[in-house]
Amino acid sequence: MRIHWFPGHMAKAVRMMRDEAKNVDSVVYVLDARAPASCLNDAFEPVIGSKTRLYVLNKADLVARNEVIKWTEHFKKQGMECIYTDSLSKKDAPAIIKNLMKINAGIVERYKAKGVSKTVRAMVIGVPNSGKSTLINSLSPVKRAVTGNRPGVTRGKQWISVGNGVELLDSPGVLYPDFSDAEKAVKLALIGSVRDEVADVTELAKEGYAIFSGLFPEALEKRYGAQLPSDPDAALEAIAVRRSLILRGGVPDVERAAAVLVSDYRKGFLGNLPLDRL
Ligand SMILES: Nc1nc2c(ncn2[C@@H]2O[C@H](COP(=O)(O)OP(=O)(O)OP(=O)(O)O)[C@@H](O)[C@H]2O)c(=O)[nH]1
Ligand SMILES: [Mg+2]
Repeated sequence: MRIHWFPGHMAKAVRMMRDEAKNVDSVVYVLDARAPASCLNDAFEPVIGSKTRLYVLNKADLVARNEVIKWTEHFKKQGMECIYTDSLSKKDAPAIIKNLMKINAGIVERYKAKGVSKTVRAMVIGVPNSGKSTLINSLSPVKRAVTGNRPGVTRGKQWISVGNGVELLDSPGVLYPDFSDAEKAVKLALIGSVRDEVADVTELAKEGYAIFSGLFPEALEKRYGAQLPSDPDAALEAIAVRRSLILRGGVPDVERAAAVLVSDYRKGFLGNLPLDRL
């Protein structure tokens, strides 16, 4: 499936982030825990440069705990600072602040030696819909950043002071200028990072089905009844029949079955199942 979605606002966002990078100490790189590897975007590299980074596997509540821990350990083994969070609750806020201060300990100490209390400034980046704005709000006593369950909610830049001597810059989600890895594109669309208008839902469901049936066939069986055919077209027809999604003339409504499959995955109705596996 070919996906191309790099609208003007994303190119503009990258330029804004490059400018703002001069004013920040660190980058908080938010990844969706359901597909952490697919959320790593090379387009961010020129923005981050040599800044210190804290990788955050967000939406950890949507993934089986052992899988999130595996990913966190995997990143840490590569020398990356990494934590996992559920930003809908505020319970992980102290861990975010603690780790942000940890990667800035040196600079804070240097200022302290001069008698200056340093405000740590970090830019929060990531693909669309990964939960950047929600994460910022989880750190703030009042909800400051606009959030929403669709990609492309944040458009401009917004500095938010979250207390504890920390200021965070919210930024718009950015995708790849060129989606050369088709499977990555499908996974990002499945986690809601690509606008639905850009990815045809029937195509997405078919490609998603191929991924799901390879990773968790038993979850599909549990959700939709007996074993489904391995062919994605036939599988969508079978889901339509089992859900009584029938068009006039008794034809299975494949398009609605496709929408059901994609929505079931996004809502976690298939289970807490990640798409990227180690
Ligand atoms: N289950 C769960 N949902 C989350 C979490 N963090 C964010 N969300 C939801 O994910 C959706 C997107 O959140 P946003 O904070 O708007 O995402 P964003 O990365 O700022 O998105 P853009 O500004 O569009 O790039 C919202 O519906 C949030 O409620 C989380 O940790 N767990
Ligand atoms: Mg946002």
